[in-house]
Amino acid sequence: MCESAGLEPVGRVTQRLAHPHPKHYVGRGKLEEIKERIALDAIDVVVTDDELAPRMQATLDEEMKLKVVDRTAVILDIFAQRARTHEGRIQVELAQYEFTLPRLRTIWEEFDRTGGGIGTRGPGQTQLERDRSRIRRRITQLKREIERVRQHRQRVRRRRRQGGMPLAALVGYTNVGKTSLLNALTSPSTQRFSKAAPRSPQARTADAPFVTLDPLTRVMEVDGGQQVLVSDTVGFISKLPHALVAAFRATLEELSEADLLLHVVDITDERAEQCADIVRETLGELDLADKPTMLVLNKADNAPIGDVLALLDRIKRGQRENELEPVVTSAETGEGLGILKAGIERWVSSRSPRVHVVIPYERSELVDLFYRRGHPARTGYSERGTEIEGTIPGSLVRVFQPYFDVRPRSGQGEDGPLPDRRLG
Ligand SMILES: Nc1nc2c(ncn2[C@@H]2O[C@H](COP(=O)(O)OP(=O)(O)OP(=O)(O)O)[C@@H](O)[C@H]2O)c(=O)[nH]1
Ligand SMILES: [Mg+2]
Repeated sequence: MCESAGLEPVGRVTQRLAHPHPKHYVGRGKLEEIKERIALDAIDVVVTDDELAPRMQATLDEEMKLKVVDRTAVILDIFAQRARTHEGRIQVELAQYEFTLPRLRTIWEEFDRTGGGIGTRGPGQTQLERDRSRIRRRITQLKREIERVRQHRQRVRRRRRQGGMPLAALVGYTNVGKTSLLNALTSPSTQRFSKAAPRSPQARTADAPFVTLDPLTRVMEVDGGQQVLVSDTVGFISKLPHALVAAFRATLEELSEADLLLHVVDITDERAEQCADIVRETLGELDLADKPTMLVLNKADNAPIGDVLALLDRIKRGQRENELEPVVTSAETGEGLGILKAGIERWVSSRSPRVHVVIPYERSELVDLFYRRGHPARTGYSERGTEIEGTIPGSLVRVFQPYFDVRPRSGQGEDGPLPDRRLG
């Protein structure tokens, strides 16, 4: 991560403590050791692997006579570098300000103490007040903007829902191959039967953390022609800064709409299991712990088969109730993608989505089918045909898909709650 943030690591110092030292993070002896190292190796930046309380940060800066940067600042920096879209940018900016605001006081207190302040209300104090209110104003502005983005996303999702297509979301630790899988699953070679429109370019992947910040959704066709939406999103990491989770709510909310989570694990990572647990924890914090989830053990091309099987075995033993049969894949070689798709297909067939269909009068056998196999909640007749709202078995989604009602609902404010529409 330090490299991704543009730093050149020269070494790592560790210490085992039950709790970080309240004043200077590491113990006194370790601190002296680090100070010696700084002088010896001409180090200009020290990075801590935890978020530092503002006071702690100030103490460390002073002790080490250089800039101490914490884990959160590094992650925020990488996010800021990567943010390409408007949505990504404003979310990162909000996270940065939320992170900076409580730290401003210490910055200016430091300024006062080192001679900047005269009396009790030195220039530092007034500058601090000015900075603070400027940042607060910007935070309010950003939050308003993000709220707009959120509502827009909600509308898009709602429209999608009316289309009735199931949504599978790729989640996982950063750099495990989520975007590569999205590309592989929706690429033409795996979509031989697709009559889909010209394809969008491949989404960006790279061997670095947080390459993807914006959720991207594509249509995938599984066996039998059923279409499933697959979305990609920002990767997780241990000790994901709270400011980021809060700021990226609009992006992460996309996950709550998913019908199925594809939890991708990098099996070549020696910490694969810990990473999987961190992802499970993060999903828990986002209230997604109970979503149906399929573990996807990726990068199989790069791991000895023995290791893969051993990991698969351990993962199966620790499988949670909401977790389906895990699959082993390689986004690189395409290995296992067929099995993954078949798994998704099986899952899609086993659930009963709620749909709204408009069946032309000349296809009345489909109305019969809906009544025999599904659960119609409301039926009505219009100039377009028989309109039915209700649930159908997943295996019939393909049959009814051409008749899904995808018209924008007229006369309704798009922001309002889904109208409880009477048909007929
Ligand atoms: N050998 C091998 N490498 C893979 C595989 N899948 C992805 N990679 C590589 O792993 C790196 C990360 O892939 P991405 O698809 O960007 O990973 P991601 O999970 O989207 O990462 P973030 O968006 O940064 O969180 C890239 O260098 C990929 O080429 C695979 O199946 N096998
Ligand atoms: Mg990605």
